[in-house]
Amino acid sequence: MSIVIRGGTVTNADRQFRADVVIAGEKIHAVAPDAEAPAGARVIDASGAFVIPGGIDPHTHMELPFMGTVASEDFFSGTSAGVAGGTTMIIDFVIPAPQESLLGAYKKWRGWAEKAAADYSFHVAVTWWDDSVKADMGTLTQQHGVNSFKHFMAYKNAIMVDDDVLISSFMRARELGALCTVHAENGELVFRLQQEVFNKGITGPEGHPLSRPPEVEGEAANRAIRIAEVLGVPLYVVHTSCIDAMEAIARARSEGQRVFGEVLAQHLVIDDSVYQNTDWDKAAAHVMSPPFRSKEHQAALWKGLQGGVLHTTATDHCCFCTPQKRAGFGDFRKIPNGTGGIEDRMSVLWHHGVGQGRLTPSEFVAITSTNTAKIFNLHPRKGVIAPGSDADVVIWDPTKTRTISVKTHHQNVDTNIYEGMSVTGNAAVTISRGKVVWENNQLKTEKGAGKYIDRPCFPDYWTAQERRNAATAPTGVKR
Ligand code: URQ
Ligand code: ZN
Ligand code: ZN
Repeated sequence: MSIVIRGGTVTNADRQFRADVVIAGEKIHAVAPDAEAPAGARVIDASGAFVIPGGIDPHTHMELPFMGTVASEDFFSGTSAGVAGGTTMIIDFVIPAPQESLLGAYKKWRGWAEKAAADYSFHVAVTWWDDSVKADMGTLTQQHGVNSFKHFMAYKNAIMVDDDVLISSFMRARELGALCTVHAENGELVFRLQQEVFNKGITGPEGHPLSRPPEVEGEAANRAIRIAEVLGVPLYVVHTSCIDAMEAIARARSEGQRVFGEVLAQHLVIDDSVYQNTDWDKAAAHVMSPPFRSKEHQAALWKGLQGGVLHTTATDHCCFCTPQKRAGFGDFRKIPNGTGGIEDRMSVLWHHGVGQGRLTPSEFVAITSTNTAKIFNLHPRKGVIAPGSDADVVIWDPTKTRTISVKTHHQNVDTNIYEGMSVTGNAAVTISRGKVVWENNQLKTEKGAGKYIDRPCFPDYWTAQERRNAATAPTGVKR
């Protein structure tokens, strides 16, 4: 199957230019003005639109077993909703239970993901430690294309790890040339503050943000960054939600430490007033961690994104329907943490980013696709419109407007955190692996069409990092 996209403005992270895009099979074949169309090719007119690399969401949790239930979005419905919004690849998470084999958990998640409609890859969480975990990390990097390991510093008595495990895992990642990522909240503080808030008689969703103030995130972000600095490993901080955490990243980067920051689209546009909603279900629908913050944090996060302190955008798509959230009725500590958003991430970022003059179209491409591809070693296979790259292509209509609503979204969840938000800038056509999967507001996805994408490690890159650290301080601690 061949497709020729004519008349559009190709928009990569580095530049925009007028060119046709020729797709042959699953790859981009040519990007050139007046390109010759292969015989029988379908021609798609992209006049007035941008032709952008498919979005990559580096943080999703499809059908995650969590807090006594299972996320309502599965790999087929979630990746389908993604392509409706212009996202053609996800990096999801394998999250072993403590004492569960990492390799065994990985194989389980691979089975669940076979139904995916678009491409996917996995970070693997290190939720406990012994020699078998160390060995499995090696097997996963060397035989299964995993190059990133996640560490939850929150969720005490569940998947939280302490500094001892962080250090063991970071050291192992350094040997392997794998990237460490963290959910940075001080889980011990959260646990005690939850008890304190609950014992004061605050049992509703309004108690959730009170037990996880920005300082709790800032402390953990700084601690993980300092541990990474001493050990000489790069670090990726997921869902950075507040000034406190962003300042820790900015300080480290200003001293040349390789730290990357991720921000969720929802943390950029929704504030903590949602927890004051007197409708319990509406407030509980917004219970996620880190929680939504006061308005001053949104402004700072946008500046972080514009100024290069934050590099990628994600959704942390982890859906729980209202009956599931009600498990926490009377005790906010039991409300399953998570919100959706994979379908709306790119439109929300275009409308509030490019539409408000905060981002150029190329910067939009960088933060929704290219930076993630580069950080997680997917580039140039993903994240760029170029000959030889995968044919994950979106015809982005900057004039197309829609109102976000649970009534019309394709996500398998009965609420939408952006309910009622009008967004201008939407995917008109989404092409995944060379096939049109979204056009005329219709999904054309197939179960199993998505493929697992290997992500090789970066040994050379880490060696350079270690050499640099060793050169600056005999003790290995950079000064
Ligand atoms: O913490 C996460 O990233 C997972 C468990 C999703 N839930 C959430 O509240 N962010
Ligand atoms: Zn998290
Ligand atoms: Zn998450």
